[in-house]
Amino acid sequence: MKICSAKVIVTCPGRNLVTIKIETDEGVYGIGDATLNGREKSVVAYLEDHVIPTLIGKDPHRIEDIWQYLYRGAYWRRGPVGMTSIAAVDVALWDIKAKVAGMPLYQLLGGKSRDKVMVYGHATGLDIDSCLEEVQKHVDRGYKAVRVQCGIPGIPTTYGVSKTPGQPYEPADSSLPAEHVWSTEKYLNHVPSLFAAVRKEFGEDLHILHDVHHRLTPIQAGRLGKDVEPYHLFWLEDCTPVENQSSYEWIRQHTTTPLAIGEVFNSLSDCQELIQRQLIDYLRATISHAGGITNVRRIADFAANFHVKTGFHGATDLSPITMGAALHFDSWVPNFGIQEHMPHTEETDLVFPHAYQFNDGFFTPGEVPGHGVDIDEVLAAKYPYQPAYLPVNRLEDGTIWNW
Ligand code: KDG
Ligand code: MG
Repeated sequence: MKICSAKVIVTCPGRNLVTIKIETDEGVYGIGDATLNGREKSVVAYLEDHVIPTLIGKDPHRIEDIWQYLYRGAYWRRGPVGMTSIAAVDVALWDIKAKVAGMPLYQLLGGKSRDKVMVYGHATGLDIDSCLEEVQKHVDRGYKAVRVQCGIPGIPTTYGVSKTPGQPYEPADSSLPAEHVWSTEKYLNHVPSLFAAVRKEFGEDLHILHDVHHRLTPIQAGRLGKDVEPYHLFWLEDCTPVENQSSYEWIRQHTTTPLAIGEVFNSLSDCQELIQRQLIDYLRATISHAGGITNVRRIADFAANFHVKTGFHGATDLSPITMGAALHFDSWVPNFGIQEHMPHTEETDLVFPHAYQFNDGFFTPGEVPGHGVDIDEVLAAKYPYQPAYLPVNRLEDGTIWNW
């Protein structure tokens, strides 16, 4: 079997999504997600100019060899653009291999370790009361775990809070980055009362998660973790940026609140110290940005030795292909923790028909051969690329801060 062609498809059925489609001389094809939010065209160029020409004529079954060829062969290692490109190819090749085997992808990874995959949804509100209403809607739909984010008095916008109540949070809506204003002090003074209210209203059984989105220093994160201990969070996500992995030692020393980090990670070296020194509890690295199934499997296996579980990123800037591949992976991976779920737009679901299904707070990946997600190219072409950027953040005095 040989790869005879490969192409990149860009579509915007609500937001920009990039897909690679790899075709073989035997008619079987595979697809992979190559979306990097706000930098979509860089990955398109990387794939079209530097990757696709090298794939033609290769045996698609040699997934590991192709992975090594693209990783080592580029000389320039790691980084989001390169690793997203490698991931897209890798997922498409696993799709082909599983289709040829006539098996759902999880079977090739080692079979199911669980019957269903617990996901968390997003509840967001301009204030605590409207966030509680959204939590109730999630509980009614069966979710066992909900991420809660609410507006902070005195700051016009904050991470995770949608402009329209009841709608998913979607910040990438501008042809140039919007500028947001941030106050760590106001956030730290207000946010613990959100968790207190959720516990009071919904009791102890609901899993509560929260995303700080990289905005604190280690000592501030220690304070927050300590303040929210009485509310038993499932996790506190991305409290600080983590270029300096040992900074998490400070946070760990101050709190028993479980810590999740890593949706921006691309490789094991981004998180090796965090894992090895048991400084975190959940790893957010995801298939589409961390080098595909081949690489994330290596990271997850390493993490298992240090009691670190997976909690893959699953926002809507990851296409249904990543969701499908992740659900196969989650069904297999022994050290599974939880999977993020943010519903895609109806249009996106139609462009990417899929076998995965939601039922009462859990997903199953489906039983069709491959990763179970396809692309309707005719429909995809009806939604052309729209320039869109994530916002940038400034402190109240104008200093650039982490968004
Ligand atoms: O593109 C960036 C988003 O995927 C990110 O802001 C979402 O933090 C996020 C999350 O936890 O889903
Ligand atoms: Mg996050």
